[in-house]
Amino acid sequence: LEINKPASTANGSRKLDLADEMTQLLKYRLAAPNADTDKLYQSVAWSVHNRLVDAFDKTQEHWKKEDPKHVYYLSAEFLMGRTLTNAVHNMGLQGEYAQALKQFGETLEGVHGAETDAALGNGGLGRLAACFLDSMATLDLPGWGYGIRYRYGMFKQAIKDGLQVELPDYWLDNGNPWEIRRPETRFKVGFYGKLDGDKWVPDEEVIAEAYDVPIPGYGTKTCSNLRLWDALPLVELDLDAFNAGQYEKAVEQKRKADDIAAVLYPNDATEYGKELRLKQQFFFVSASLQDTIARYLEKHSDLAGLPDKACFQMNDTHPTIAVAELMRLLIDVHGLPFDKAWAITTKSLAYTNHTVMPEALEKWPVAVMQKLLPRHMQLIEQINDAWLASVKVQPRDHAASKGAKLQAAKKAEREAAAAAAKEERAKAAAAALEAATTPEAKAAAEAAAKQAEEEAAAVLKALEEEDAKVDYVSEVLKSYSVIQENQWNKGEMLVNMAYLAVVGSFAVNGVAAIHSEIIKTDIFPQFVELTPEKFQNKTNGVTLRRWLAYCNPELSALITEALGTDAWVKDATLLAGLKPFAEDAAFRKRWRDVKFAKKAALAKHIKEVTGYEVSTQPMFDVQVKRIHEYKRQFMNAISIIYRYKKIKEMSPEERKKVVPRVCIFGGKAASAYYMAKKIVALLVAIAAKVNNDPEVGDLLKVVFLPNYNVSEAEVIIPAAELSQHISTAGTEASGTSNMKFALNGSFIIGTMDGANIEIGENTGFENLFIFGVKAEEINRLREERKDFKDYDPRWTEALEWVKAGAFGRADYFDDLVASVNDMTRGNDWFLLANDFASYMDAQDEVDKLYQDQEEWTRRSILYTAGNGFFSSDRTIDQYAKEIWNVQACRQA
Ligand code: 26V
Repeated sequence: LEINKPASTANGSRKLDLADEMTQLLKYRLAAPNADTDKLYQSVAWSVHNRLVDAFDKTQEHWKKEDPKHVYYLSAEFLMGRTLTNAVHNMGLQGEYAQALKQFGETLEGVHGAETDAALGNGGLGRLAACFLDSMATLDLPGWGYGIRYRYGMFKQAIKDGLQVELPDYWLDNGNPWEIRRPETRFKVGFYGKLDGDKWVPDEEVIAEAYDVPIPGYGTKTCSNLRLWDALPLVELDLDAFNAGQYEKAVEQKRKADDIAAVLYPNDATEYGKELRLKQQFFFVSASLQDTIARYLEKHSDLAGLPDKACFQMNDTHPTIAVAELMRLLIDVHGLPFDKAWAITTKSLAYTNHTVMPEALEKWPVAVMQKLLPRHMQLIEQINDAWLASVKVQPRDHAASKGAKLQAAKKAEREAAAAAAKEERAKAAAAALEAATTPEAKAAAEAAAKQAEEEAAAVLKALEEEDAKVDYVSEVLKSYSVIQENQWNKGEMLVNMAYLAVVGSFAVNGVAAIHSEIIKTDIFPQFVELTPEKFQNKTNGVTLRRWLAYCNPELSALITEALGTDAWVKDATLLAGLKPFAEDAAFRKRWRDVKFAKKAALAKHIKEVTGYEVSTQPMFDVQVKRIHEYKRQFMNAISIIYRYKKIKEMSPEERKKVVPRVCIFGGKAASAYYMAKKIVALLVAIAAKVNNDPEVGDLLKVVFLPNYNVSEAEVIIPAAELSQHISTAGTEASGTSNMKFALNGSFIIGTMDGANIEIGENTGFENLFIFGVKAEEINRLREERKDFKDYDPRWTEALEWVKAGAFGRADYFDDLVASVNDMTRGNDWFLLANDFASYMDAQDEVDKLYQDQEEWTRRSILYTAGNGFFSSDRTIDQYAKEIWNVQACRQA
């Protein structure tokens, strides 16, 4: 039997081929003839691996021959989750593998759980990259992902003694059937060293070695590639040093290389500015650019044509050192002059912004950049000088006229202040004159008034003289500069990576309509003035394969039956055909039955991992996402505490009117994020108290599911009836779980933020529970803050209860409570107190509607029917047409 023989029906049946192949794999590769579930999983996985390699080779061969333009998605994160189920279904092999597994007494669903998640990402940004790969392959778009093969992914979260603890995620423990090592694809990447004129002599070098992860499209032969780089030392062991007894030194190179691809950095303010992170970023960007240029040069000789064959999409600021590295490769390695290199670079690069949080917009100290990448720092200075020179001579003397405007504005400001002061003085003088009773006193008052007038005139004159010295043009140019002074640490210069990306890219996009507006008005307004055409919106999307078809096969079957076709899996606009079914009572019943089955599965899972027993009757109310103050899990927690307190105060009669809920949370707090860790602890503490309170019973249960990740999401999302997306307006760039929940028929309670707004437009706002202030009100509200006691009294009541120790650890929660309830200790930056009243009102509306299950179900169907727009196939189609200019290249 040939193990690599493609599954075929040539002679004999395919199912026998696959089962035989698995037997061989069990016997020889896994050396485990008596297979347990885990070994069976591995044997299926290695068998699927073979099918993937077949599809991969054919696709890549086809693309090589046709030579279409490619897009390269540069991303520090790819949050892939599990692969088996996705790959088998995307390739349409579920029937064959089910048959094969049957011979071992197993099912695909049975082995599914044995796979470890590939968690090479923090959250939304990394998962978006993974959804994009699925859509690119499905749309037959020539495109590869490029990233880092971290040996440790996102940390595992456990709860110990009520607090989060982080454990390493050593995901490669049992080998990885989903990758192909490419020892023949290696590039050198240098660091540190000196500049000899323009020539860079690095004094540390490592080897980047490729691993290819095949990405099968759905319903197509196309199998694309995610190329991840591992770092190797040039010399494994320095024998001279070893022989001289210097054992540390002998393995020093190896240790340094190992560090680079060791671990994914968590989203964590304290981790920014760390040299190793810049090293990681440069490492994967350099290897990826060298690799694409090498492939380009296999077929072409003139690098001027590179932009016709390659587009690099930079996923956030993490890969934006690409601007300088592409310049270096073109100039230093391929001998192009600066201007030609710049023309190629700015036609090849595009940048996506994923956040407006200032602490997440990367800025590297010039000193760090200079030390690690001296040549790049030099190039960035040249790029910046040329850029500022061009800003200066923009059409119609841009900088000069803007400078003149700024100067005039300052002058007007000064003169208005002087006029106001003059009026004050005149009033004071008149009053003094009036009060003076003797002629002497009158004369003194007049003299004083005159003196004040003269002094004011002198001050104004001095200000004017100062102003005359200001170079307004250079003040204006500072706002365009890629290199800026650190406003918190005067004297330190920083490279603003987002600005570098904007200057070096031909397209810049945000990830939801509101976010793309905010980056234009608040983050890059000066750049928008010069090149408005660069700025675009590409509203995020999610793959309907993983996030509906495979995680919710029951609902998918119902949808397919109703629509009479499963074509919606590839053409999400067809979901709109479900709308009329919302009016069909029999269909609604079946819709509810599916939701109930998914709730039962989640309840079982909750029991297994937390020990808590929850009924499947109450509303399942879910908030799962990274823990962050701006996402306001704390506000949700306080509303639950209030609900709990009221239930306890109720009479048995009143309790009968309560709409029961199971409130489910999940999410990781970055390891050094002080407040986020306290929020996790509070959620765990609320669960412990409420769930053990016999007075409350099934009226309220609270669950914190540890280690929220892609696979957890696949169990949680289909079971949700209500999901919470309650960030302070203007802070959540898009959100993508909101789309997954909506597509699975879950209601949304949320703010006018990120993609919630577009979900509202697609679902009908009357079907969402929207509350809270709007983004444009935020600045004003932050300024004119009320005292906390003047906000909703329910807010203070619940917080006081926490403070009094109702959930234990009063000291530990003290800073958290103070941050939103004590003017002297926190300023409630994210406006929880402010939005609480309207949030509670919205929650009342939720309870009211839930009591009418027919109407609730009707609208739940409208969520699925209305939100096909949020398929990442649509997003990727827009990127391909409006940014990348990449066309499908499909095998016959
Ligand atoms: C945020 C923060 C917050 C402060 C601490 C340091 C830090 C570091 C990173 C980040 C997030 C960076 C970018 C990101 O993950 N953005 C997410 O991208 C998703 C996909 O576009 C989008 O749906 C989310 O709204 C957005 O937060």
